[in-house]
Amino acid sequence: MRKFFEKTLVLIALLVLTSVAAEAKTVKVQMKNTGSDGASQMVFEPDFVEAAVGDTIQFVITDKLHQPKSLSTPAGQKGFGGEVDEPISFKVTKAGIIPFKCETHAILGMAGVIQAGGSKAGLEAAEEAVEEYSEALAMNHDRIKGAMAKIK
Ligand SMILES: [Cu+2]
Repeated sequence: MRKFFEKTLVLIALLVLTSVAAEAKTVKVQMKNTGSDGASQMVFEPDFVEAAVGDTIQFVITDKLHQPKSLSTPAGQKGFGGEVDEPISFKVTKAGIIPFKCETHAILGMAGVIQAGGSKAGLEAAEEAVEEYSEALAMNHDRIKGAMAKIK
């Protein structure tokens, strides 16, 4: 009987561990030349990305010539960035705000914001980075500000 309980406990522990591991998900962000609305050009979809700590954010090369790069991160969170068309996947290790841009289309307002764990950690740094980024914009000034406005 004791052995049965031990086995049951091990099984329950395994099930709990498995469900915790299954919760960490991959959140996909598409990089597109034309948005789903058929009108907007050079967009991240979604441009406001909600994730949990432990999730992986994957930038999907839906169209070519994009180059995602973080503008700021909460303390302790590694930023991301690479070459044009380099596949970017990064793990969210800290809750908070990560604004990002496409290096290639920065001036066109191709940008977005990640909010991890429903936290506002790093918001001040994010607002400063977004302000600086916005000064160089030639168009679509409202995009990244619209994404920032979705922070909860
Ligand atoms: Cu781009």
